Amino acid sequence: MFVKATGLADPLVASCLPLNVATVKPGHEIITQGDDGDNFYVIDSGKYDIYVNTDSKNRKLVGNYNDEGFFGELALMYNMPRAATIVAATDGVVWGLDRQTFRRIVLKTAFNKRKKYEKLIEGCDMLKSLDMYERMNVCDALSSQTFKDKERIIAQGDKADCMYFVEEGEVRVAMLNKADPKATSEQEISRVGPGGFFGELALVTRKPRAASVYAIGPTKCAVLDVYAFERLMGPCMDIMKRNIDNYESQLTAIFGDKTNISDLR
Ligand code: 1OR
Ligand code: 1OR
Repeated sequence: MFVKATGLADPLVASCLPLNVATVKPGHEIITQGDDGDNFYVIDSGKYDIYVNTDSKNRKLVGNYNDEGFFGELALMYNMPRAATIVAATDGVVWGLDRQTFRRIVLKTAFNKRKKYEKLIEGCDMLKSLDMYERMNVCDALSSQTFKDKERIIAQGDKADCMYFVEEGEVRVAMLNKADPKATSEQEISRVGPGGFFGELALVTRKPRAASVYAIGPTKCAVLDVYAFERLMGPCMDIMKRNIDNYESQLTAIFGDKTNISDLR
């Protein structure tokens, strides 16, 4: 992720940076929504609550950090007011990195990554449905992988640990009809091109891969691992489930029954 990518979590790297270590007590408001951004913070220890204002007097708890992670990057990256309030929920220690150093050292890596995946997100209806903060977290979690023509990306029946978004090229989804004991060869069931995704089904159903997927020509995909999927793709679940309902009707049309998909549920 962001901190990993920048190496900031590495104590050796951290010791070379002008980091200010701060100890905090429960209730300490480290960042106040609406303020100008001064520091970026990396959590060393402790729990921190995230609040977002609902109106001028009230705020809502929207999440928390537990002993790891970072916050305060948005205002510094995008020159905008703080988007949330961060309050220490326990005793804790955070490292602060001042605005100038943050922009000089960290911004280059993280911003380039976010820029790199901006096009992918714009071209993908599902990811486009995320808000800016959610999209940026997805960008931080993605990594690209390239495949040669005919290379198998996913094998039917395997355990799943990630999903894929097609950046360049195309893939072929093929399936062995398990309902037919005589079936020996795979049948192509769909193709997915740029802006499309695959490999989400097993992560949603927590079952083995339902089909195999092969590259058609040189293909580049952005990969999201299962941990990031569970952390970040919640808001896309409705779209993904609608997509899975589509599989169901196609399945009936191609194989004549829904045995495969009902096996999956
Ligand atoms: P910042 O510089 O704007 C507040 O200062 C920090 O809170 C922000 O950077 C992020 O690092 C962090 N929306 C916006 N900022 C968030 C959120 C968030 N969560 C943490 N931060 N959302 C919460 C999602 C659980 C979306 C709320 C609608
Ligand atoms: P997965 O994690 O199961 C294989 O790994 C991927 O192939 C799967 O996620 C889906 O992204 C994709 N129609 C279209 N795409 C499918 C289908 C499908 N099954 C898997 N994938 N089906 C309808 C067939 C006419 C089959 C549904 C079981």
